[in-house]
Amino acid sequence: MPAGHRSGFVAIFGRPNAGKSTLLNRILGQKIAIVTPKPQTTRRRLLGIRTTDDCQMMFIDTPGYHRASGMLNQRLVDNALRALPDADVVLWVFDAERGLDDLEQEIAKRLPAGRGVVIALNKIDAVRKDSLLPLIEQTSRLAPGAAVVPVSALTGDGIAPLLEAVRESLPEGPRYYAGDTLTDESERALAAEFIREKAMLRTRQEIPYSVAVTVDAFEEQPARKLAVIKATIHVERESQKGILIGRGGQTLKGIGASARRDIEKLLGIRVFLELFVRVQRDWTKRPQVMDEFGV
Ligand SMILES: Nc1nc2c(ncn2[C@@H]2O[C@H](COP(=O)(O)OP(=O)(O)OP(=O)(O)O)[C@@H](O)[C@H]2O)c(=O)[nH]1
Ligand SMILES: [Mg+2]
Repeated sequence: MPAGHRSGFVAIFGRPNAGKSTLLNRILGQKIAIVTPKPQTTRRRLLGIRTTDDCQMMFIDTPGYHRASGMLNQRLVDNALRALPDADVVLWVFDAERGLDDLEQEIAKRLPAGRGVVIALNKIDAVRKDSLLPLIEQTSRLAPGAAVVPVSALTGDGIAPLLEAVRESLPEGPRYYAGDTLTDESERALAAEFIREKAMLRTRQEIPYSVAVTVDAFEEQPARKLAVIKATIHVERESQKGILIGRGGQTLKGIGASARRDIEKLLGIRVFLELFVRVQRDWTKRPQVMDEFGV
């Protein structure tokens, strides 16, 4: 390790829909986190590792912090908060398009003491330039001493200075993971998430929040450069099952086709994906089932 090598955990924290997962994927240069326009997309913590010659950053993507009602949402918030004690740096992501309200005040109170904070003022591609300065002032008042870096996770604008600010906040330390390690998630778990993303994107109202995905079989056949994956999309009610399958099976077919493309990109081999839909009645109200679903 070169002298002055730095490393540490960076918790990506902020309100739902701020662009935390998009930012993680952008930083890694590869998709491991799922992204949708709907809030509460991310349900649990996700490690993404960025290794360079002089630094290893272990990012933890988290569910959006919000005032939770209901058991599932409470779990999401708990999962997010659990990333904070271990963080060397909190990367607090703001949605510049949305602006600030009391929720940000609440988040400020949650930040652990004595830790570096870097603020990513995200979605600057979507706002007028002259609205940035007041936002920079407002955000830095919430976390005095924090570096504030305007970025667009969508276009990549500002990512280099953001990473520099994160690096400067990290302590000296060794590499914890091999240089080519991207995450500690299994391909199986990432595949389940990619399927959930497509199911969320192709449904509306409460259905995106009633969906969970488990992978029942994941068999790589190296000789044929093929992976055979069987997965189940769980919903809460019979009526949701019908909607997810769609007329003539069209909705499910669409979910499968687009999930397959993403999984193929991840694995670098062809994928045969078979999807089932199952009713797991009111699973979002049953802690044991949520455990099984990894929420
Ligand atoms: N215009 C614009 N949109 C963005 C940017 N970053 C993210 N988005 C969009 O914002 C929405 C939410 O993005 P996510 O990355 O899922 O947000 P998140 O903070 O992870 O959300 P949760 O997981 O629900 O907490 C998606 O529609 C993204 O495409 C950005 O820099 N500019
Ligand atoms: Mg997310």
